[in-house]
Amino acid sequence: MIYNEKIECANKEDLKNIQSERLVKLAKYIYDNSFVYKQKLDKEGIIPTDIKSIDNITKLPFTYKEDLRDSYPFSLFSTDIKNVAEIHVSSGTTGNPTVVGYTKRDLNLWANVAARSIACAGGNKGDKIQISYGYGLFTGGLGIHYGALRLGATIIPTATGQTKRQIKLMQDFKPRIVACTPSYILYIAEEMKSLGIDPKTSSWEVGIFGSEPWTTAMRDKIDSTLGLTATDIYGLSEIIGPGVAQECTYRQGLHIWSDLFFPEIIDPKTGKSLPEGQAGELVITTLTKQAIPLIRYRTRDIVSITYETCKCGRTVPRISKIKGRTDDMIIVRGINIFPTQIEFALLQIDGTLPNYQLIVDRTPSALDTLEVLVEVDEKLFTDEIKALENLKIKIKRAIDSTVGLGVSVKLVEPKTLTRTEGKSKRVIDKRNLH
Ligand code: DLL
Repeated sequence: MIYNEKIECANKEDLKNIQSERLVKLAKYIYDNSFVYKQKLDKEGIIPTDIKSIDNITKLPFTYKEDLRDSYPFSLFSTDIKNVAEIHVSSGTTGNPTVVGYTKRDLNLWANVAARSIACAGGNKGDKIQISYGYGLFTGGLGIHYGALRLGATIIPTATGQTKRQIKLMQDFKPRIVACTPSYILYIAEEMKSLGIDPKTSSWEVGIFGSEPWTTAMRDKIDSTLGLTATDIYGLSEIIGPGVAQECTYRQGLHIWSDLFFPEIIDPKTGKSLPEGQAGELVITTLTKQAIPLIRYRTRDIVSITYETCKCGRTVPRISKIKGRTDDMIIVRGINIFPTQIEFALLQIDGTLPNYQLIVDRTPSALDTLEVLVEVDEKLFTDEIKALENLKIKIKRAIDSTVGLGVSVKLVEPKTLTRTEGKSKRVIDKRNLH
C-alpha cells in the first residue's frame, strides 16, 4: 500500500519544488530561532536570503553529533521548551547523551513518516502489528507505535523481552506484522524452536526490522526461518527516529522520505558531494521539523543512493542498506556503544590499564555478545585468584552500568593486546556485517 501517493510518487520536478520551498523557509526559521545556528551561519557569512532553492543547500554548514552534545540539554532547540511535547535521548560517547525534542507538529510528522514506512513494508489499515522494539527513551517502540496508530493498524505493544509471552501472544492474536531488531526476531525464532514450535507457523507475514546493521544474508535467513518478508527500516533519533527510510516489498534499497529529510551523500573526508551510486556518508537536512531542525546532519552512516524510480512506482530516492559507519560506534543488541565509554568505565578502576579490546560476536541464535579484554597491572597477576576475580566483577559492573548492557570481561596480562601505530583497533567485530 502507498500511504501518500501524491508525495511518494511525485513528479521529480514537483518534489524538487517542495524541497526548495521548504529549505528557503527553514533557513529563515533556524536563523531567527536558533542561537547556535545563527552563530554558525554568521561565521560562514551566510544570510537566509542566500538560500533560494534546494540547490543552494551546500552553502549551509554541516551539523555534527558534537553540536547536539555540546548544547546539552536544550540549547540547540529552535523552540521554547514549553512547546516541546516529547523528549527522547540516545546514547553517545561518555558525558552527555544526545537529547532530541518534538513539538506536537513534529510528533504528527513522525506519525506520518512511520505510517508511510509501515505501509511501504506491506502493511495495511486493519492489520495487527506486534511492536517488539523497546519503548521509552529509545525512539524505536514509540515511533512505530505512532505510525501504526496513524495508519489504522491494531497495535500489540509487546516491547522487548519476555520472549515466551511474545510467542504466546503472537499465536493467540495472530498479528500479520512484527517490528523489532533483526537479531531479536531470530532470537524469537530460536526460542520457538526450543518450545517445539516451528517458526514457519508464525502468523507474521511482514517484518519491519532495523536499528542495527544487518546483511541481505541475514534477511534471507529470517525470511526462510519464519516464512515472512523481512524489510529494512532506517532512522536515527537526531532526525526523528524510525521512519527516515524504508524498504518496499521489492527490497531494492530503502525509500528515503526526501520531501521531509533531504539526503546528500558526501565523501566523509573532504565533505564534497559524491555521484549517484557511490558509497559515502549520508547527510540529512530535516526540512520541516520545529523543535530541533537539523541542517546537513552528518549521520556517519555509509550508504549509496539511487534516484531511479522503483518498480513499486515510488519516485523518492533509495539508499542502500547501511554499509558501515565512519566512526567507531558499534551497535550491540540495539544499544549504541562507543569504545570510549569502555575506556571511561575502566579509568575509574585502579589496577586496569587503558588497553582494552572489544570483541563483538553473534551467537548461532543471533544474539549479539560483547566481550571486553582488559589488560591489568603486572603486579596483580602475581596476586591471588580471588583479587583478580573481584577486579573482574568490579570492571564488569562499571562497564555494564556505563553502556547499559551485560558484557563479559576477560582480564589479560600486560602487552597481550596487539598495538598498532596510530589509531588502535579497539573493536573486533566478528559478526561479518559488511
Ligand atoms: O535506532 C532508530 C530506529 C529504531 C531505527 C527502530 C529503525 C528501527 P538511534 O538509536 O539513534 O535510532 O540509532 C541510530 O542506528 O545512525 C545507524 O547507525 C543505526 N541504524 C538504524 N537503523 C538501521 C538500519 C534508531 N536499518 C543509528 N540498518 C543509525 C543499519 C541502522 N543501521
